[in-house]
Amino acid sequence: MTDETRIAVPATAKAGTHCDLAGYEALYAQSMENPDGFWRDQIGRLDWVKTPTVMGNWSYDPVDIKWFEDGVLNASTQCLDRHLATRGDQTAIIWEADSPDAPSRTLTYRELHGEVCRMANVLKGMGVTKGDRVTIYMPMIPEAATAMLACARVGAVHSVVFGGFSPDAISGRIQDADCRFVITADAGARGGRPVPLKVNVDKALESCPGVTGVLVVRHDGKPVAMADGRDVWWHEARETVPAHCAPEPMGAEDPLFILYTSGSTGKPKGVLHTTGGYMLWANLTFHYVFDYREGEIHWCTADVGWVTGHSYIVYGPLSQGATTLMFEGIPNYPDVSRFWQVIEKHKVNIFYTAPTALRALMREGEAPVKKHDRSSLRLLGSVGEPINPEAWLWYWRTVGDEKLPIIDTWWQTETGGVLISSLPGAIDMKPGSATKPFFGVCPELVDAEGQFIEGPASGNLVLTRSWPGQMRTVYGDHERFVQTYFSTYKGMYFTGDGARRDEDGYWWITGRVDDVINVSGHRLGTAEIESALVAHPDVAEAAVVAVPHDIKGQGIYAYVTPNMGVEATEDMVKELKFCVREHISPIATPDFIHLTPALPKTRSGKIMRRILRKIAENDTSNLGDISTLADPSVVQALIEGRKNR
Ligand code: 6R9
Repeated sequence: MTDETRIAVPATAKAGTHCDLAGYEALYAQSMENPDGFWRDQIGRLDWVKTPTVMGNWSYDPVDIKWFEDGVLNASTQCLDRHLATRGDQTAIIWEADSPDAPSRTLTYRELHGEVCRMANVLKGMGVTKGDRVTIYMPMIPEAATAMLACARVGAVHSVVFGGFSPDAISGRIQDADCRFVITADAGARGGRPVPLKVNVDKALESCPGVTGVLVVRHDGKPVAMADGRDVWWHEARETVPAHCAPEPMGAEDPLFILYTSGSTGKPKGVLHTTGGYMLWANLTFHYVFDYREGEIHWCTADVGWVTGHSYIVYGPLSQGATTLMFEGIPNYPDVSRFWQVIEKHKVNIFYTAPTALRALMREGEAPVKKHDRSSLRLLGSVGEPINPEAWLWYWRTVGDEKLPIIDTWWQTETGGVLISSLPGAIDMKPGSATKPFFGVCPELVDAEGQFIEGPASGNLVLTRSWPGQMRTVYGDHERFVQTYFSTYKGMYFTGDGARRDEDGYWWITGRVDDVINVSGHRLGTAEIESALVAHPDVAEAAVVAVPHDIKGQGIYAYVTPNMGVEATEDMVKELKFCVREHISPIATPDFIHLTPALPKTRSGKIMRRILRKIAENDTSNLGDISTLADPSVVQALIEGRKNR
């Protein structure tokens, strides 16, 4: 794809837009030249108990980030109370079940407000107080949003754990955040298969003696074990409490949630977001990036277990008074037209999904898309990984009939909301480019030494200014926050991504430059997968690298060295895959496991990952300098082993 391939803002996107090109340029300039003035103009987007007088108060060296620090507000009020007078009877959440035969559900803003207040009261009754951490492990049902908002209402900090994670992964996260409470459901369903959530929680809690209360939502309806004195049924408890609960006034810098994400080293980090800055960022980006229009139905296909679900299923849309659709299922169940069927059924206006889903559906041809009425659609969005131009063009032509704007939104768990994206009514598109920075965002390219690179070029993507939605710390480990994001290049936030800026100043994100693998938009650290592999008693050592994958974007290639005397067998490969599923999740299962008696190492004992990547990609024509290896013959053996796969 050449940079000349430029697709003008479609006429459909210009009509009624909140922001045209001149508007974008003016607001962006204001956000750079007079940030205080810009943010003073924006803070009225939220209902404050006490309006802040201080805007940004931050430094990247030393690292100390605060926004709106003297403001007071409650996040649930933004999403509920302030809509009651004007849109109490409007649908807040539409729920579509895993099975197309199950009835869908809707909740109005008034109903959601009542549910959230009741759950907040139940949580209080269980002993939850301001500042407590609460783990939420839920299927994609409205009660997941209720749970998040109920925590916010009482000032508790939620930590949502994706429903696909294993008991080990849940317990690690509960322990790290020192949670005493869990909200879960009996079971979920995905693609026609039950997901045993309560069973997984019970297993996780065997190693979490600190948990004193578990609130269980009945969804599947099949019997589950309930521990006396610890487990509480939501449908029973909700009958015993009033549907009113005063929101806890929170300082803007009080924590709203923790969300674990993988990095290049160690175990997953608890990314901490605070109340005022995060809420304003979620609200503002939802307004401009999705160019949300009154009355529209917004569907983000992510799970609430990821940041995309936090910001663009729950906090962004609800704070704006939108109707948000929650889908329990998957794109190819019961067949590959499910997405388009749901769009037709609920007359979806905004559709926001991941490139991996588009690539998988693209393979199925046009027919499953074309047979459904998509005339309600106004905007298409993409998130989670770089979108290749082929998938972009398929989205544009087949789904959007060359009429709908596509927003390719680059951001991270750490950033709280979108940082680089086109604005649909303002910025011409280029297939595969995330285009331009959002207001207040200042991206730059640096070389390996941290020197700025000017003009059209490639390099490492850094951000030189803070924005309100930025994470504030790693829960319980501020030093790790500083080390991970601010030590590679002093005085800048390092994203971990590589990028290119073209001659028009458009940004093209090229993917991670650290040891993070992006499998179907899910972030996984190589170190995490390696530690799951070496947990097997017969394993001496493991090294994991990414390989290109047609659908998933990246696949996982694991090199594993068995202990001396252990035979490398297919059974061992199976056991190792099982080990990863048990320790982390099925999404982390390696696509290839390459058993090898040795790994290529430098004389100082460092594994040469560059070489392992090349061998995994079958690109061994130019391995570069291998003279520093302690034993160069290892490389030839690995190449032979790769050939035999
Ligand atoms: C929101 C989310 C963050 C990483 C990020 C980058 C990749 C996300 C992207 C994208 C290219 C896009 N990424 N969106 N790469 N274009 N539009 O996905 O958060 O799970 O923390 O992942 O995902 O590599 O650094 P998270």
